[in-house]
Amino acid sequence: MSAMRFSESVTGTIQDGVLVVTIDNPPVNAISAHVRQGLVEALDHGALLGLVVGMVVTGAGRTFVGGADIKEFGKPPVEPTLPEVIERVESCDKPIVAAVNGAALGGGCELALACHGRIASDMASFGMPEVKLGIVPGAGGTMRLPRLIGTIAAIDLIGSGRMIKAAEALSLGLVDGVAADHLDAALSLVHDLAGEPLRRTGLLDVPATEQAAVEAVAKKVLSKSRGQTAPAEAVRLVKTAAQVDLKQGLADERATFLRLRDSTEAAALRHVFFAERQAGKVDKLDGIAARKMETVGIVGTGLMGAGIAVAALTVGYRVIGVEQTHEAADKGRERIAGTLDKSVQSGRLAAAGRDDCLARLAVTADAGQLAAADLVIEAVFDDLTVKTELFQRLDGIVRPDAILATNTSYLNPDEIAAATAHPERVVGLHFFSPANIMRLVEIVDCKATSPDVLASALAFAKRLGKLPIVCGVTEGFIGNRIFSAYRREAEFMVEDGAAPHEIDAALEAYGFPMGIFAVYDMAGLEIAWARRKRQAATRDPKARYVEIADKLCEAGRFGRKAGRGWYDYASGERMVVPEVTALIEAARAAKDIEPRHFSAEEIFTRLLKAMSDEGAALLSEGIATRSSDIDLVMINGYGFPAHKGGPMFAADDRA
Ligand code: 3H9
Repeated sequence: MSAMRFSESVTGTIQDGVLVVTIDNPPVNAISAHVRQGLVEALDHGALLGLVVGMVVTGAGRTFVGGADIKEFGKPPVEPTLPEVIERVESCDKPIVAAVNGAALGGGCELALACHGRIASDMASFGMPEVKLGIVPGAGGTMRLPRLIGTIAAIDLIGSGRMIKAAEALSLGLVDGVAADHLDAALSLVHDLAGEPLRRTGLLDVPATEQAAVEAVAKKVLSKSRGQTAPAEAVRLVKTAAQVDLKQGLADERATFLRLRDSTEAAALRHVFFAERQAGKVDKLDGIAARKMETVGIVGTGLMGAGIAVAALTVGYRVIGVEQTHEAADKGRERIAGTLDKSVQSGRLAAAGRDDCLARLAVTADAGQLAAADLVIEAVFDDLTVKTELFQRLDGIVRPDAILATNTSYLNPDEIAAATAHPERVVGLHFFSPANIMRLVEIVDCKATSPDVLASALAFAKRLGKLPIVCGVTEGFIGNRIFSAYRREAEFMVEDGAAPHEIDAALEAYGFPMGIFAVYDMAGLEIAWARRKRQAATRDPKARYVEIADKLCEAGRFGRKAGRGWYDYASGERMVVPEVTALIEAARAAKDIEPRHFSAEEIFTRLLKAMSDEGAALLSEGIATRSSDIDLVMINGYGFPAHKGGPMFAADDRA
């Protein structure tokens, strides 16, 4: 029988007496209005057709259904709503089976839950990522999932928003089977179910569970969602599924969903979602192909170099690490192997993957081996002479088509590039430490970088699974430049009367995992001190300069590693100590500053303004392409809470 069209994105065919309904709404089969309308048409059609014994719902392409259409949020609602469609599916007299071909997320998972059976392909995955968008499931997920897989597993999945693969879905009872030939398996399940009483998920009893175990999983899930509303609401709803009837539970869920959907938290997280998809898109690179790269050279196998090596090995690159001596090379190899071990322990890497990674690794004192590399990244001491000399040496070693990348944090990569014979092949790849874990990479488009080198650097970062943000050359690039402005403002406030712990408390109350002075202590104060000393001669003598951090360093208070910095750490906890308070008071007295009180609101408002003003300057100078890129840098590199959307979004929101 020829294909039937139920709407612009829902079609049907009859196979083996079953109406196979396919959702085809690229790129991710989101349940937009025309998908919902098409599904209702299909349901009407299937119910009417006497020869049809039941239905299969599946998705075209790689995805089953990527969820509700996020682009519709904030727009006037269009009938039918997803809960209405799902209610129609569940109450249908004929069996409906979901043939889950790919990701079934959010509303897609809810659609599958309402079907009378679920068959997953090997490629299928499931998840309720709504909390990551600041909302709760809004089409029955919090009520149906616990009925199917129990309260504990449902709290874990809905509260965390994590995705699971088909095998885990099977073991949880979320699907009835996993089959390479999922469509055939779904068709035969429809025939098995035909004429039998249908198992309607919403009508099942929630399996009894011990309260203590429920509370334990809830606590674990919520410990990771500091300051956010949606996870707590999601957990609350899942818990009530066992206590109230379906209708009441669904009404509570829907009301909560609608309330959260219109919240600032949800708007911020949607902003982050779309910002991530925009990041790394560079207009001038349209049509420019990335070079093929398989072998990565890394000069310097300290903490940063080893982290980059692990990130590259894990995704299949061959890595050549280079050190100055055999001894250092042996240590570098050990460091990389140790980092791989930690990846195995934490579950980021399968045990078998470790040996495979090591088989693709060479660490040597012979820089000549870099002749085999497609890309060489330097991760040596952040000193201009060291880096320019290295790049000049590399000029004579690497192939003419090899790319040279500098991982400098503060130096000018244009100056490093200018020292080479081919500045067009130099690019900045600013990783954040630990580089195997942190997602953010600033890709620095230098004055002479050729477009295909930039495209290749982007492709490399994406293959590593990183979040690449392209920026121009400026001291500290996007992140460290904003961080400097924000630290400067924090130090001004300390000099004017705020205590470091008050500033940290204001930041932590806002959602930062750690305040700026605690971060400063964690990173160590000596590198920034050395930089300030280098810059002393060129500093504008009229510009305000706060000496407190210098005084801390002079007193040997280099931060956490030294056991003391802005705080003391003798007990393991950070502690405010009189020595630092006295040092701050002396600095104020030296400038005749009468200290005044700062409220938490004033502290945060000033810090946010410092960040967003610097961000605006970066945009006007053309260093950053879009303000959402700045938000992503601050969220992924500096602890700005994602649910506040980043400094540019938050400043706009407050304006
Ligand atoms: C929900 O379901 C609420 C319900 O409980 C209740 C409702 C009543 N909508 O990520 P990609 C776009 S909330 C609209 O690069 P991948 C995306 O912007 C939803 N657009 O692909 C991008 O566009 P562009 C719960 C969407 O293959 C393009 O698709 N669901 C949506 O790497 C490709 O995206 C989620 O939270 C959407 N739902 O990954 C799932 N999803 O090309 C969110 C994507 O213009 N989505 N787009 O830049 C994902 O996690 C990933 O996109 C997915 C594919 C894993 C599906």
